[in-house]
Amino acid sequence: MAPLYVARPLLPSLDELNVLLAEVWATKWVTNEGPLHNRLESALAERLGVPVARLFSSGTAALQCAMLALDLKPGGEVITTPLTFPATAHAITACGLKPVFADIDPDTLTIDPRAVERAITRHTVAVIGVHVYGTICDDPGLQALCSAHGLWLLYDAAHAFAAEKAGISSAAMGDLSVFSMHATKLYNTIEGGLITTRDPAMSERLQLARNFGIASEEEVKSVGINGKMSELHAAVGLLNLKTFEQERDTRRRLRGQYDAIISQFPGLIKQAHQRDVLQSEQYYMLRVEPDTFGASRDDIYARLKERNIFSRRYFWPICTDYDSYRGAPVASLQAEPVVERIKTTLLCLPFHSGVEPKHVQIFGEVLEEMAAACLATV
Ligand code: T4K
Repeated sequence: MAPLYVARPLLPSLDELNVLLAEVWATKWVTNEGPLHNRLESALAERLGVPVARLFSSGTAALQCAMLALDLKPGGEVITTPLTFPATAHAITACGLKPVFADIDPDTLTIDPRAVERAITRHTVAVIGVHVYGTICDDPGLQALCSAHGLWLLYDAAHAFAAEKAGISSAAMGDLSVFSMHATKLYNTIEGGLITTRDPAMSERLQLARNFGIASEEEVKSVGINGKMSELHAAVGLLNLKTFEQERDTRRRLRGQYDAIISQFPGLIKQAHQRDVLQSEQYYMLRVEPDTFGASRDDIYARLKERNIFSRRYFWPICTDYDSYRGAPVASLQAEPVVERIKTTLLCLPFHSGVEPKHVQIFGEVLEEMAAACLATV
């Protein structure tokens, strides 16, 4: 069997892409906020229901530009979750700020506002919540806390494209929402990032941050980087905008199939189902309680790999396991942070339209074999 990966890029038809690329070739306007780029910004703002949508070269560049646009003073502390992709913490560091880690909620695995409260000091300037695996953060809780302490609230919404909670778009939460549109994302521009906000005043600042702070030929207004998206990436984005909902529907059905299988095994736990949430369907995350299931997350990972199924242990190691942040405390309500207990139990299964019934069947067989082997040894 051909290898089955955790993610596969949604790609437009080459014929349709060539039509758009012909436009680009004709004008030779290939980057620096070209026509396709601007069309995509308008289309995304409309689709996500926000007045401002700014494109970037990657989710990481967008995270950096978000902090530059807010003019967060170097040395300030930014509180975030240790259960995330390295980009979240590294973007904070790259902006000359200090990442400070706060524990996660045991059910949603998103940052716990009560733990955030414990991490606030007089140096705190912002909080970055991560809608990890598409699970939406406690936005009212974080918003209330940030308002009370005069902190910016940002979201790393890399996993939450076109998600909603109680009818509120993930793009409209906090002061700024930052999306990744990497090839592995439900909606992708191959490489790309996006920042959305309800605040029209942020629009120009975000634009400056991604273009070296250049306001005109005569004026460089603020600190900025090269965080611009090219016309080629925007072309892919325009086309994928027409098809990503179909991909999401397919994944929704796949989620149901995986859920049905794992609910048969004690010790395997589905991702928290959040009421009132329209899930992005970015990842299918499974939690393994080894004492109950009889085998560990790593055992399942290895057994699937033997069958050419490549799941991923996102996000292990967690940020405080990296050399860059090792030993950094995790503010928590518990003596042992929840994230420490949970980090070795999480497994992301292949989750995309390339997953076929035969793959789901193999997954079920592997679990049955493992469960039977455990029973035999009791
Ligand atoms: N914040 C969060 C919470 C994030 O998860 C991410 C990115 C970011 C911020 C930063 O956004 P970006 O700057 O990346 O836009 C992948 C992605 O590269 C990364 O974007 C993503 N999160 C992360 C969760 O996954 P890796 O290191 O796991 O990628 P890789 O190369 O191992 O790819 C995963 C699987 O995808 C492969 O096994 C096969 C498949 N794949 C991958 C690529 C690149 C393909 O089928 N085709 C491809 O072209 O990070």
